[in-house]
Amino acid sequence: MATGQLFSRTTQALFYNYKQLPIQRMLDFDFLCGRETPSVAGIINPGSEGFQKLFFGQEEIAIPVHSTIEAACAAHPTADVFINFASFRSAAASSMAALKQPTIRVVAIIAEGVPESDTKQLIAYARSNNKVVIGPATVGGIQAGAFKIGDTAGTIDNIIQCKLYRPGSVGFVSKSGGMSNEMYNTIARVTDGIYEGIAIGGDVFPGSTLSDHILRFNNIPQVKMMVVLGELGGRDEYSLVEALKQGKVNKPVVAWVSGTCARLFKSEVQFGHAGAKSGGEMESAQAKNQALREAGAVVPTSYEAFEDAIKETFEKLVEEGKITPVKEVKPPQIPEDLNSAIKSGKVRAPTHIISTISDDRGEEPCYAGVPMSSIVEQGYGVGDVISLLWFKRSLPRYCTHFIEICIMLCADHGPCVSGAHNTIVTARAGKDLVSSLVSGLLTIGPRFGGAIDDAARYFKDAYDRGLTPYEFVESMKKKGIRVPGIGHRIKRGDNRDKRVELLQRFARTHFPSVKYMEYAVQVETYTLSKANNLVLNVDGAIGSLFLDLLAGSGMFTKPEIDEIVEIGYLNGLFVLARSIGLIGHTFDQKRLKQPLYRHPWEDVLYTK
Ligand code: Q5B
Repeated sequence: MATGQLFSRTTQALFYNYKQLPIQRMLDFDFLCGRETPSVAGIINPGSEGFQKLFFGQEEIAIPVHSTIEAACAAHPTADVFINFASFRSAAASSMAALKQPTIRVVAIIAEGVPESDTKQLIAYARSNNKVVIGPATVGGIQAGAFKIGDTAGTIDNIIQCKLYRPGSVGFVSKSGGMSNEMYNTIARVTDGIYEGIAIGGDVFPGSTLSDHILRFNNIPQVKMMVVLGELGGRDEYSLVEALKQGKVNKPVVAWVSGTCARLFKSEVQFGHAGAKSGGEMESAQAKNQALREAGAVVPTSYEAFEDAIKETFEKLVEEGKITPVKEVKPPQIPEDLNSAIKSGKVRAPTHIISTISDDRGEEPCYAGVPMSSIVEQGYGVGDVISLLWFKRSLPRYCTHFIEICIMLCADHGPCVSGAHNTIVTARAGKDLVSSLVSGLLTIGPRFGGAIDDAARYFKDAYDRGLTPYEFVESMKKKGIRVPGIGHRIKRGDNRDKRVELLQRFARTHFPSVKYMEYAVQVETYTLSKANNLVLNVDGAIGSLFLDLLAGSGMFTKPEIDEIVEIGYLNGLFVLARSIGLIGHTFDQKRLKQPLYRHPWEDVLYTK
């Protein structure tokens, strides 16, 4: 791979697996370097397509997302770097797929733990096709002022401190990604900075080796000296020793192989990387340091002396006129993310939503402050949950029991009522559950099931104003308004609605007062004297009884009761209850495999 540059200021990459942070870090680096185009051309997120919004400086940009490597390469033929953030399980297959794309030249594999046999195949394929693999088990690499792979060099603050936003004169290669961050710092302190830095990764078989990169740096005119940080284990450093001995490297190399402390241990030591274990003597840090020294590299006596060795080598090159240290430039300021600025207390931002009934930010969701575990362990029922989420308080058991009875009684009323009919027709038209459900729910209104709130409003107003049932009903008639909660299509004075009777019986037994309900019964007595179908219906029974619940439970203030009636909470009971039945009707139709419904002609009066 010994030809020179891998990257430039116009290099673009395809990023495999959507990882917001490393991509954003690449784009922030681009902005810092004054790049005109973002270094990430596209994202490959298997199975999904579209765009991801990210920041390029102050502006938001939409980066295309592709579901396959092939599609991404076809869409971005000039993107020649493939940054692979796949897990160790799928890194090899996706890397091979990328290497096989004619447009891809460099593949960086971040995952640790890629099977060695897979890596060997990748290496063989890359070498025979003149492509470069960086990694596996790497943080990647960076060309200062030009292009950066993923998380290389860490935070923006670190990148600025290490002056990586503009090119220096040093080519750096290490095995360790973590130590490369440390070395970027060291090199920035004692030289004019990095030109390019690569972490080859800590596996036994790296896709590209220390000497591969040193030989490449040797061909890059801007690189005036090289720094190498190897580690014990493996024989990679010896290929560099060979290259030095054969005179293939004509720029100064300052090198250190870490792991000299391994000798202090009695048995074989395995350090953090798969490849970093003290094998035979040849693989020891001492032996490799000695071999590099003998081959002509500048090798200090300890890691602590590494910095001085780099400094001296750099200063010598400056003295010899081989390096003219680069002029400092001031990088632009990267706008801080709102979230981190808020976190650090620098800015405050208004919220867009206010919510008071539930909170899912803690260890467990809370309904009106009651944690989910209490709801389950203390035997709360649906009525209690409704109390918490609708009324923001725990109501006495008779109230929550009443709510549950309302839900059970109103859950269904056969297939012929408006809601069920609509749901059945919709389900038979082949629509899904939600469509079938909402088409039924949409019929709930002033005539069908949605008269509970109005019943409560009118009964409350009439009772509180002291109107007699006669005055109330006749005043409604004058206004041309049907009394909500009165009247039914099939129920009659001599065929009362059983549900109404059950609700009344429960309330008479458990409620402290049923004054509104008794008023509604008096209204019914009067309307029944007009027509036999003008019974107190289920909406009227619930509306009047809920007024009794609100007023008699002692849990609500007068203004709170007025607000509940005014806002109209109570139709919610019918909506919630009837959803159960409508869902049942949907399943029933689907189970019965009912065909498309068509209303019979005979049942329509065609007239002009
Ligand atoms: N008249 C419910 O009417 C219905 C009158 C009235 C004074 C009234 C009607 C009405 C108020 C709304 C209401 C909830 C449309 C009903 C429910 C759930 C359900 C459904 C199910 C389930 C029925 C005949 C004559 C006319 C009218 C007069 C009628 N209602 N006068 N106050 N309230 N009620 N809805 O039978 O002189 O001949 O012109 O709107 O509470 O939805 O099971 O089916 O669980 O699913 O069609 O129970 O009462 O009677 O409209 O032909 O009127 O009575 O002015 O007088 P009908 P109409 P006139 S429970």
